[in-house]
Amino acid sequence: MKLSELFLPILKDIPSDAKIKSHQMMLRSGMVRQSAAGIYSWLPLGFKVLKKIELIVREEQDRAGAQEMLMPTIQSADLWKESGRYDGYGLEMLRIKDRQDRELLYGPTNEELITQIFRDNVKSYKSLPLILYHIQWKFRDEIRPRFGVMRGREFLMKDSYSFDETKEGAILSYNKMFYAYLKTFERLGLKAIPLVADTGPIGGDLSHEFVVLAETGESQIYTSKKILDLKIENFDNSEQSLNKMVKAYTETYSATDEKFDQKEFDDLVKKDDQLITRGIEVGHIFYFGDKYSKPMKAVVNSSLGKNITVEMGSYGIGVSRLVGAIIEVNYNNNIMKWPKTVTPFHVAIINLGKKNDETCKNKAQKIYELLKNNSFDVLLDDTEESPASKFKNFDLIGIPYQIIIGSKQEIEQYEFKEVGCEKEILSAQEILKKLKIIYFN
Ligand code: 5CA
Repeated sequence: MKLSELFLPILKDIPSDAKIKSHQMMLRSGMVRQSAAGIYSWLPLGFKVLKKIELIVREEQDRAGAQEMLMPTIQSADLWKESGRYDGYGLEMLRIKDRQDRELLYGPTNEELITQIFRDNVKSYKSLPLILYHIQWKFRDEIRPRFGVMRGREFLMKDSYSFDETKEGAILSYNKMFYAYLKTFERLGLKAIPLVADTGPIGGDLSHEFVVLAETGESQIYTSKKILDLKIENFDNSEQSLNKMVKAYTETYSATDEKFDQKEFDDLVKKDDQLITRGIEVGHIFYFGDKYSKPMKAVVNSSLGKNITVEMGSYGIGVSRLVGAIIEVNYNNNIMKWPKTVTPFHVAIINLGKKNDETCKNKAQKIYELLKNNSFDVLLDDTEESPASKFKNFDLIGIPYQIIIGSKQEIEQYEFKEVGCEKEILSAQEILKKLKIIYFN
């Protein structure tokens, strides 16, 4: 892609209503534009990142054995009356009436709808265990939408739902998701800490929030520094390893402020190890047994020949919020560096040659073609802006690798640079080889 053709409305100034750096950066770099409070349009640059995050989330769900489907954004109020949540959900739910005066709502989550699909179609334990998920827009009429995509009213969520015959089975599904979450966040370049959390309107008695450490996060967290040393690579998804993994991550005291208990914290975590900080909740998992299956009569024939109510859990990831969380962690001193797994482009080519410098132009075009033909997504700056303003733009766009072309260079040599590291002088073939190792290994 050539920068002159990319729809990238960069703002020179920091928008005054944007209070945290991810919100500022997303507006300035032309990733999103607000259409109403807490509701955003995703412009090409932002949408590319969102899609890449979604892909990683999807791959890890599929790897855990979950099956993707798609439920609608609009749901019938009747289902929510069946579960008993319709009135309780309060003002956060956007309630709509159609022309026949039927009550509908814009889904804030999907426990009811998935339970209906399950009960109408699954009759036997032989179809269990089952984990279904979708990645769909949700609407919650948040009282204070803020921080851009971090707390939106419309936001993209991955939500999975597990169905099991027994409580033990349901806990295994829970543990599989626990593992998939840690893998997902790691691939996104984030260190996410699981914490015991309040179950809120979803309900149930077992739940963990996954929180990325960041000063601007809305959640206050209490944990032990020791949890930062745990590595998900040391576990796999066999049942035995899953149990060990959950034990390792949950035996250290970690809680959000709603669940915090000072005495317990002091008893369990030595003063020197205590970590009290803030973070961004990027995921939340719940085990709630028969909270929905009982009132909604999701019953199957068990392996013992009896009718039993299915055991359920639900598992959410804030896909659009993750864009903000990744920026909070990787945007420092006005310079963004996307993790290579989600960067909107693999590499930037910045041509600093003067307007009529055909040598520089040809050189840029040559390496641009070479990289494109080798499946790289390349952004070539072919604009006529000053070098200073080009670099400023790329500080915002955040592509982690740059190829810089200037008139003083040898014809076959290019300046190659990883953002924040020393530059190297390399040939086109050497750059190609390097990028293949970085991205496709
Ligand atoms: N049904 C359950 C799990 S599928 C559920 O809805 N859980 S939740 O309420 O915790 O939401 C899941 C994730 O969505 C949260 O961890 C958070 O990352 C994200 N999320 C929730 N509210 C918002 C919001 N207003 N803006 C952006 N992301 C949000």
